[in-house]
Amino acid sequence: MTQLEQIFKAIKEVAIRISEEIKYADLGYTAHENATGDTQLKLDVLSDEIITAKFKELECVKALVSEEKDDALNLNENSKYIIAYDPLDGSSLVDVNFAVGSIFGIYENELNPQNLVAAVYSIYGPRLELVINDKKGSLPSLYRLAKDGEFKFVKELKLNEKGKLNATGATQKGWSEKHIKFIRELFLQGHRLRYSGAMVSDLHQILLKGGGLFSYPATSDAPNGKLRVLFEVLPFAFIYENAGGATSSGVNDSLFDITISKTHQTTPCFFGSKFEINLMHKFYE
Ligand code: AHM
Ligand code: MG
Repeated sequence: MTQLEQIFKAIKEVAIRISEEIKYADLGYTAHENATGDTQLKLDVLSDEIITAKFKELECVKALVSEEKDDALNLNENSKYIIAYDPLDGSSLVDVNFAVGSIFGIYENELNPQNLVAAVYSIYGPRLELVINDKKGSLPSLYRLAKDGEFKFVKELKLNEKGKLNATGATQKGWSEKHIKFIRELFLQGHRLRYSGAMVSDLHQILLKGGGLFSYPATSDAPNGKLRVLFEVLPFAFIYENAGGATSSGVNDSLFDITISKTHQTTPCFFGSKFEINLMHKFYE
């Protein structure tokens, strides 16, 4: 098994564990905030502990960086892979029984966009699914947990040139004029609103239904948006670009053009089919 395969195997195991915990664990809050100021749910912390314990067993993991940890956890200094992850994205929606997920970015040696070599997310919905994208330039693959406890390959995922869905986040009273006009134009062209508030589910829906746009823009009160570059944005940017789509922060040609200055850095972000991203550039330029 290659080192990356060992990491994917570990992710499969933790995804099964976390999906079990989501069903039965306490939904309460802890007394702590994470580095971006969200009060941590017990489930956020538990998911983080499950993932940490599993990756600690792998010699090929150099360090872990988590949305729920203030600092990096160094494991094996001479190893290659740094894993940046959001242990339970959308966790505040577990109480309403919506689908949530875990997101993993696998970086080689250093935490910068060009060193992201693979991305994976799990989605805990009515079914347990995993999307694995094991290299740049290859299509992401969808797997689904079968009754026998094994993940079975379902299909490769590819975005159409243009989609039909529009998922748009953040408080609208803080949107810029150009964002309001752009989103309105998409609806006028016939796009339908789909937004649950868990980026894993919203991006998964767009990816599986062939295309559209997911955006979390800059707002007047959050000029750098909300979503975190290393754990959330780049893993999905990798998957969307490899699936034939495009990404941007609104001012660049790809989310991979971002410069990382801190671990918990956030950015405005757009992920979608090529048509929607091109249209965004017309409104945003
Ligand atoms: P989380 O990682 O603390 O769950 O927060 C991230 C979530 C994303 O999944 C989602 O896209 C976004 O926050 C929703 O935010 P908003 O309600 O402001 O649109
Ligand atoms: Mg998240």
